[in-house]
Amino acid sequence: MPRTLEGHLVDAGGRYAVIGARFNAFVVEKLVEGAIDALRRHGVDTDERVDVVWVPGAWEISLIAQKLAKSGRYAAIIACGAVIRGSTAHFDFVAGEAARGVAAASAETGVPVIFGVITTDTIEQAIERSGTKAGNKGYDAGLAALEMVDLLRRLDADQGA
Ligand code: INI
Repeated sequence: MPRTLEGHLVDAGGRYAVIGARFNAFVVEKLVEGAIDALRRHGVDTDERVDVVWVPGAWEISLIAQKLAKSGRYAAIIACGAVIRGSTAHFDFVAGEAARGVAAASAETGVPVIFGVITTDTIEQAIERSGTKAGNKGYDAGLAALEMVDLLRRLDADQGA
């Protein structure tokens, strides 16, 4: 049997930041609620240990994800946004920048920055992914944050860090 290292869906401690991109707010508010709910349901005292930071749109996630990750204050950051192709000609730029920025913030700081940004063709698809028939991608992002924080703690312990 190979040795397996993986994160568990538990509260491994630390603070969390949830970034919400206000554009398409009716969808993003549900994603943010979902992310917080995932943390709360796994034992995080969300009143004490979660900060929610709002930005104008998904384009602005990069800068704030960088700043929060660099602050050293958070075990993980969850970026929530909704980029809907139907309502924008610059969909690819906005979605691409959000993805690039989240990946860069994580890679440059070592802090997990979770991509809770949904990219859809239609508003209907966005609604489906924010708490209706396709689940809540914000909740899923919250689970990914818990798992990554626990995994990093385990790897640190494993490597004697
Ligand atoms: N921002 C989003 O988060 N989602 C979108 O679908 C979107 N559209 O459609 O354009 C969007 N645009 C705004 C962008 O993120 C910036 O806030 C804006 O360009 C100012 O820099």
